[in-house]
Amino acid sequence: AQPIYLADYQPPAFLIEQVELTFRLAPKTTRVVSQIRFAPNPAAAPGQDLRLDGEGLTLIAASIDGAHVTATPDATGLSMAAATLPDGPFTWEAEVEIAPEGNTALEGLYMSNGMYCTQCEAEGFRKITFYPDRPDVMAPFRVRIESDLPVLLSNGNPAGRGPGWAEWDDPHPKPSYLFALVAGELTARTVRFTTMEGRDVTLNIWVRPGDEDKTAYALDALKRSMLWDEQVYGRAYDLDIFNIVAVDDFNMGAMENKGLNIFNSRYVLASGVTATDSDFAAIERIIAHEYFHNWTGNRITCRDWFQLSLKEGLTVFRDQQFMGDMRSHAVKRIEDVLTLRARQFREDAGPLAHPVRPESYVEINNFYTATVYEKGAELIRMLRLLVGDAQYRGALDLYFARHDGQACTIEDWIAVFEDAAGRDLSQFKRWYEQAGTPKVTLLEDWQDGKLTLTLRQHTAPTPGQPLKEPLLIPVALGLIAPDGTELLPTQILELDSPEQVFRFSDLPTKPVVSALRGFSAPVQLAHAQSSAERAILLGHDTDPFARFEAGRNLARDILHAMIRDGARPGPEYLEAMRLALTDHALDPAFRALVLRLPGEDELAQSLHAAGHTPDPDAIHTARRLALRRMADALAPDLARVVEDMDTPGPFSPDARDAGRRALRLAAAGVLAHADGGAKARAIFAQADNMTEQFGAWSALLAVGAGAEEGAQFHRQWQGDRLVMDKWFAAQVMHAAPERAAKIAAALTDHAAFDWKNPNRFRAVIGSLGAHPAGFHRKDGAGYRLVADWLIRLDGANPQAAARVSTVFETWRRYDHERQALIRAELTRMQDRPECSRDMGEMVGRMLG
Ligand code: HT7
Ligand code: ZN
Repeated sequence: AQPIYLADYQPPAFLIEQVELTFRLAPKTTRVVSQIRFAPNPAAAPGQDLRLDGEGLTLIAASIDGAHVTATPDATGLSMAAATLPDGPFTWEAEVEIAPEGNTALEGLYMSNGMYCTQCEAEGFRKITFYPDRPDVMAPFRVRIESDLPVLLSNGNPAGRGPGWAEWDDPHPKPSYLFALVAGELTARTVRFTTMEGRDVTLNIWVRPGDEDKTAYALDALKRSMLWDEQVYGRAYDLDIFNIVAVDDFNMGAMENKGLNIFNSRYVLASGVTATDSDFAAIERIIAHEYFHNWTGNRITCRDWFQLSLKEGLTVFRDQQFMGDMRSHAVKRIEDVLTLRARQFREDAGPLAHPVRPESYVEINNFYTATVYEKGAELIRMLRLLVGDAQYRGALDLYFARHDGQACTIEDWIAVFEDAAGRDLSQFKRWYEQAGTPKVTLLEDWQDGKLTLTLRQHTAPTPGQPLKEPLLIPVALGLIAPDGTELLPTQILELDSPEQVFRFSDLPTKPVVSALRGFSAPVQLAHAQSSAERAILLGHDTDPFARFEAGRNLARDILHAMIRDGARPGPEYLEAMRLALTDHALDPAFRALVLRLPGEDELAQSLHAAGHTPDPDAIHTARRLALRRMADALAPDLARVVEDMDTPGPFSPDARDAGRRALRLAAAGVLAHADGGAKARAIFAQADNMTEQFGAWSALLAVGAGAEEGAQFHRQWQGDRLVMDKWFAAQVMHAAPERAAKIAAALTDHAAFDWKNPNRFRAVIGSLGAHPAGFHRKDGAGYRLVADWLIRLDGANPQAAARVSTVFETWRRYDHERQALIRAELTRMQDRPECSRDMGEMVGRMLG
């Protein structure tokens, strides 16, 4: 397959004034009739052919302005020669046939548990009808659905309904990727919301009958999102109805189709007994994210898919702000940075590294990545830091005023910041163009009451980008006295050269430098500090992220020493942990995060960055040993925390109770390494909510116990698909390394292992890939099992298979033997004639 290049962008030859679609639904023979009013694009070269995308469509008939035409589709669509087209606007009409029942790729129109649903982003609409399936062609849609099913939904406002049919009218011009249709036996929970403009909006969450009692939290999160977008960004909703539908078979988390969001049911359905606190938080975030797309994505969309971060980076940033406002900014920031490092830094350090705005792709579905999403959000966070909060809001107001109804580029985005802040941001724009995580080195020199800081930046080569230019990096920095007093509040140092010196004088004492406060830039900071300095920051820094980071650095250094030289965690570390654990002034959620040791993949990543070849077994052993030491040294404190962090009374998913449960389970999890899981077992036995039931069982599994609890969990939850995903995942994720592949293989034989369901596939195969010591077993059993299943899934759902294939992206970190084993599996996956374009691109890039 040929790559598509950003540099080759051409405006569309034709624009669309109106789209009318009629669907006659049938599982094997759905008919789609399209009437599309085209007009030549004045901004494009005149006299071009009409090219319509179309895949897997059986063309029944076509006409132009009512006159029958003969069109011969090829594998990717059809063309009508310019000479056969009328001079001005014309109406194209086509009838096609498709078979939603056999659509296992979950793209286009497909069926899930008897329900019809669609997924059109990025290029799924071409599997529904012939169309210029590109985001810069925006049009109003009118849709008629004919089916005996009771609920028939599409985008926009309802425009009529009768027995066996319904019509929908979406007045807002939209690209085809935002089209949606749902038909099924569904039931809704409904509330009303009045916008700040006085519009009375019906909000519905549609689910399968029986699931209604699990929709209250999502619906409340939706209302809060709508209010928040009005209050913080001045953006109101613009239709009379907002529908959300929960679907079991779904490739990603959710989809922001105009007025008809479609969600993976795991990000809608929740009750205290079936969903964990993390599930509730994910639901809140994703409901908000998809809603926020209404302005950042739908009203203003992307000119082409290279600009994907324009909507995704911005919408992630907005959902992060929202979650901070709803819960705790400090905790949210720490969690976001942990996710960024675990997913995006990992991606940036390997063969799949690419810029936030890529320059080419073979399959765009492969670029819905942590770089486009999470790093994209970091760039917006930096922009806000550089221009200030008020100018940020001014830039956003200008963006909405200037570009509403348009399909835009990163250039348009940067321009509103330049205009609002009166500042040249051309160097900042490199962040969108240059892949890789910059390394910032901070050197300190203290003499005669003067502190001199030298900052250096360097970005290592990434695939296709051997040379890197210096970036504009905002480094938030403060100074702390050894007794914890703040000597210098946060300053933003703008690092824009390979090396810069910053001087601070009149300091009463040698300060402790608190650098990269709030994680002000997505960089790797190399800053040599003593354990004593880190302990001061952990205990006293005024910036909560910097406090967390100091503890994390302490833990990482100790674990590195344990892995490399067999050292043991010293008393200073254990004392620092004890102080954090028992500090009642600190938010329990924060204490839970501090208590958590860096994960095995994070350690492999940091060891590799430090020039070592990570040994997954040694990492696993050292981490367990560190947990054992912590458990032994802190046992009474941990036990007290388990008792103190009880949450009596009815379950509430709010941040306060969730934080207490997080700390309780973190403490019980560490303690299990000394008490054999006694406390965890007690929590499991008394649990009246999924967070504690599942958290306690996981803690038991992690110390090799929990068989009885697992059986009980299965008996209780075998009828609940989403809870069963947890049952599958936990057994793999917490398995002893030598057993993980075996357990995963056994689970694939389980009657409930429905491998075509992406959630279930990820629960087993994805979890094995996320278990470093289990996946990287020296005999290659983990690699073989994952590759076998990826090959199988690739035949049914290439998009989902290609995403899971990223479990191999770190392969070059490891020793030669492991590399040889992985290379053989990647080659086996690639060398099949039937290898999909999605998988072919991913494996090709990984092999390099
Ligand atoms: N904009 C959506 C991204 C997406 C997607 C969602 C579900 C299934 C397939 C998909 N392909 C791309 C989701 C979002 O970022 O909001
Ligand atoms: Zn999104």
